[in-house]
Amino acid sequence: MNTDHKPEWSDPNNPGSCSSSVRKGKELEGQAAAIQKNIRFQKRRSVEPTVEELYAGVIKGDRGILARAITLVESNAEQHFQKAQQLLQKLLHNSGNSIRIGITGVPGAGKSTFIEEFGTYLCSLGHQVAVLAIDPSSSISGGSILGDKTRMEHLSRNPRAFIRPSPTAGKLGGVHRKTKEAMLLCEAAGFDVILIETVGVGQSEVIIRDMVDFFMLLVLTGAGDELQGMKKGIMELADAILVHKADGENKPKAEQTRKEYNRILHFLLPATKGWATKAYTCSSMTHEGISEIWDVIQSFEQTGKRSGVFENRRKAQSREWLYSMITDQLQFYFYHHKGVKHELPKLENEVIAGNTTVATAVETLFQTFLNE
Ligand SMILES: Nc1nc2c(ncn2[C@@H]2O[C@H](COP(=O)(O)OP(=O)(O)O)[C@@H](O)[C@H]2O)c(=O)[nH]1
Ligand SMILES: [Mg+2]
Repeated sequence: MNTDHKPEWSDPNNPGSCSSSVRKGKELEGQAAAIQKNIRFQKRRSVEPTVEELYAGVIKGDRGILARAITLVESNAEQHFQKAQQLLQKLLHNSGNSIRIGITGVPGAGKSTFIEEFGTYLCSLGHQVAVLAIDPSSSISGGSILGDKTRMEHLSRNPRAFIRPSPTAGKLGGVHRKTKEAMLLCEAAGFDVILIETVGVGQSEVIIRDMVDFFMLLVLTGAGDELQGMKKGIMELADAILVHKADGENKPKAEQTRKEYNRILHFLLPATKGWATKAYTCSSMTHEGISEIWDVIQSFEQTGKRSGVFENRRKAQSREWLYSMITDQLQFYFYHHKGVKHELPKLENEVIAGNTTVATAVETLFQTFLNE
């Protein structure tokens, strides 16, 4: 069947110049084919900024450069690790001038919404606010339970704010190191309030407590029995407990819950020496209680700076940091050691089969590691 109908305006003297059906393309010959061969999609090589360029940009508070510097510290490539460390070394004296605030709570407690409102409020006071996230799920399942950066739409458009979603784990230390280093970069770029969001599951709140000055727990009303048991561990890490969503019909209940928390807090060890952790109510919807939280944090900072507790905690955190980095590095070098990589699967099988004791296997591996 001939379906090759030509439109009226086609050139009758050159019928091959127009087609209304799919035809085999003309072969290119000689030079034309050679040119075609050379026109491949060339990957544009983006020029990586030097350490000096990154340094200058971060110090100036250039958002684009700051984002690239954070990408560098988050990279899992070894050459990036070296470069990132050179940058951090240069910036070390420019960091530290901020109040570091950790915010935790179960999914749905309203952490992101709170950060959006609280951050916007702080920007209106003239502060520069950086928001970072630690998402424990990203290192465990590869998924994300924070995943709602979009909720901070308002804050992310604020020229005084900088929002960075969660890094993913990898070698050379995981999410912990990356978040801490991102924090230092933000400080060097002039951000004086750092807000770190994490979901209150498992280890993440302990990790966050180790890198912030002030740690707060967002809770909801109607805690009842569960309030007694499950949160005690986390409650002992907190410098403030916020009964969130205290608005509408929920308001009287929130007030009741606040009192209950205060009763329990009374029997717990304080998270920070010389500071009595208390419960407060607040709503990100009506903004009630938001400015009061900032007053509490400022009072915490002043009290701690006067007594030296603030400085001492930061020093202790640096010390902790050193040892956790050593542990990370040791692990990295051990598991990437050629001999260990070779021996380990064999020994693992022997241990599982019950032919070698764990202690003997470890001893053998360490001998391999230390002798090469
Ligand atoms: N009534 C009320 N709802 C809120 C408040 N803050 C957050 N929410 C709602 O709670 C839900 C969870 O909020 P989100 O910030 O994503 O919680 P996250 O998982 O802790 O980060 C959302 O549907 C919010 O709209 C508040 O102050 N009052
Ligand atoms: Mg969230």
